[in-house]
Amino acid sequence: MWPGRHLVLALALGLIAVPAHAATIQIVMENLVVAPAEISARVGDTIEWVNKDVFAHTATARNGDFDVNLPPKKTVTSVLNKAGTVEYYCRFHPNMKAVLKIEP
Ligand SMILES: [Cu+2]
Repeated sequence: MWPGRHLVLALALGLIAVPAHAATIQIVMENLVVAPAEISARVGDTIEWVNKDVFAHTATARNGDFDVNLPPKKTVTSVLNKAGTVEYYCRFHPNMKAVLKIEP
C-alpha cells in the first residue's frame, strides 16, 4: 500500500495535531505609544514587537514573565509560553504601558 495515503487520511481526519491556534500578533510602538493598548493572545502565539521609533523601547512584564528589548527601528519576535493577564511597560519610558491577555 502507498504509505503516503495514511498520512493524507490522518490529516483529513484531524488525527495529527497541528497547532491550529498559533497566530502571529503585531504590537507596534510608535511615538511613545503602544498599540493596541490591550490585546488577547494564546499560549503558543508569536508576538511581533515592532519599534517604529528612533530610540530603544522594552516590553517589560510587571510580573517578570517577559522582558523584550526593542532596538530603534527593529522588529523582535517572542513566543508566549505562559497564560495570564500581563501588564507590561517600557523601562525607558514608564508611561508606555499596555496589557496582554494570554489565554491557555
Ligand atoms: Cu520606550
